[in-house]
Amino acid sequence: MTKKAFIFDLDGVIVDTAKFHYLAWKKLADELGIPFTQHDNEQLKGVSRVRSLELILNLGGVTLDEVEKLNHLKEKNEDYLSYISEMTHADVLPNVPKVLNFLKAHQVPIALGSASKNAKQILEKVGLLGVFDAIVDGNEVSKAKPDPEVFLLAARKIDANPEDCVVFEDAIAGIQAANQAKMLSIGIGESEILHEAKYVFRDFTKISTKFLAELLK
Ligand code: B16
Ligand code: MG
Repeated sequence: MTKKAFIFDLDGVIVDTAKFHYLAWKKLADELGIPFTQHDNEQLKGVSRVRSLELILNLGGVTLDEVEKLNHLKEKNEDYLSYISEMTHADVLPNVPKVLNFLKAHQVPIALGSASKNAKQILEKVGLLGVFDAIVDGNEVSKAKPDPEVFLLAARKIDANPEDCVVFEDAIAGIQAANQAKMLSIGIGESEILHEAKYVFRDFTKISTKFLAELLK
């Protein structure tokens, strides 16, 4: 039997921080007079902070110099962190602890593969920092999803072949990154949006232990 390993995205998979990113970006967009909807926010999922700002500026046809961009990025992150500071274990998405416990009980290596530079802080807040065998976040990668760098580095850290890795992702860019890494991609969200994934589940309550056990074979 090959040794399987599992890699989890953070935002939108383990916790629902997309709503906090949206509120913080929306405040900035309003300040800049740029219309920004929840629908627009879909394009920012899994995308780096800097790239997210570029996408919002493009939406409004607004150009800023580098200093202004850095100031806005700092302000957005401070707003975002004020929401994060209120998070507790209750913010972990339903059934995620059950899935993590199942994998732990079967001695399956698990890693985090997130674009967020705040990943460790979020995991700490929700009490999951010690659960992962390896953490790869936005501080360690130079190429953003859909580049497979984040997942390939995570696989290397847990000593797994990419072909033996299963990735849980909520973003289109993340599914593409997992597919490019030749990993088995599982979308968490809507199948119309995540149609490039091998499997898609609405959330972790729809994933049975029987299904997980099949993946371990
Ligand atoms: P930060 P993930 C991503 O996290 C988010 O989905 C994306 O919306 C965000 O812009 C990115 O992290 C960077 O986050 O500003 O905290 O560094 O989904 O890859 O876990
Ligand atoms: Mg995500």
